[in-house]
Amino acid sequence: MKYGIYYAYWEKEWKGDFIPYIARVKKLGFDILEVACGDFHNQPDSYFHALRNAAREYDITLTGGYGPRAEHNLASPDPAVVENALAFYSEIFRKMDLAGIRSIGGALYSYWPVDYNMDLDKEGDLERSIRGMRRLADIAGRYGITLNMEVLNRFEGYLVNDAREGLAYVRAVDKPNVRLMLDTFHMNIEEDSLTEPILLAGKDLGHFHVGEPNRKPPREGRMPWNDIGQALRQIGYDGAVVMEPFVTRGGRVGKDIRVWRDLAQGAAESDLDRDAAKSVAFLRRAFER
Ligand SMILES: [Mn+2]
Repeated sequence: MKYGIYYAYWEKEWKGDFIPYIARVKKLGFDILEVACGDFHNQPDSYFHALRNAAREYDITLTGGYGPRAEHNLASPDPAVVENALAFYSEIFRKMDLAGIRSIGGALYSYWPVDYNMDLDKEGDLERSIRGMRRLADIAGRYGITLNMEVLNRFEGYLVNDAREGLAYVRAVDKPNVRLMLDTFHMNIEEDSLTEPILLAGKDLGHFHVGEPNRKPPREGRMPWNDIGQALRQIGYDGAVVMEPFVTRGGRVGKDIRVWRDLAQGAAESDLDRDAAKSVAFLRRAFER
């Protein structure tokens, strides 16, 4: 397994310059930096060449994440929205390829965060989403990119809320580069067990997010990390384990994640770094035993 962290731990917006984080996460003990892909279309090609070179220099693998905006909703009943989404993702994939990023995860099958004031047509949306995802998978496949379908809790999504629904979706799409993505934060809300969904996913598990129930870095909360590690070893998981801590208020990130209090208790940047380093060292011990 390789261990990573999402850049947004340190940032308040879903965009920014990821390059300085490459040396930083390497120093803290990570193998992977996960970046947000939603603003890639606004960056020139040269940026992605530089990103790739920096990642190579420090031997850091880059992975991508995206919480799709409503205008990129593959499940939309409006065909123009679906075409817009496919065009948007095509440009993202091209830039991911320039940066050497081979996987993107999130609620790519829908949009995020969901506006529950709107009427929901779960069955119809699922059908449209699966159809759109097959097309998206073929586009991603041209670049050797894998699409990881993240299972989200009920407050953030409605199409895929547990591993069973996620697996049914992935199997309905039936493309080798469309895989399941689990996140312990969402699992904690929706699943009966924190290990069974991993065993159920087996070889279909493509990406794994980790965090405590309050989205602090793994270590001091109440997640059964040893058991989770054991389940991952049992299925022979050799993919990415990416922590996605959100502990500070502010910006679009704080709002979208609903961080209304300072979980870091006034921590300085250096404290955040120290906590991340301790967390990844802890995870390696718990998962590689
Ligand atoms: Mn996640």
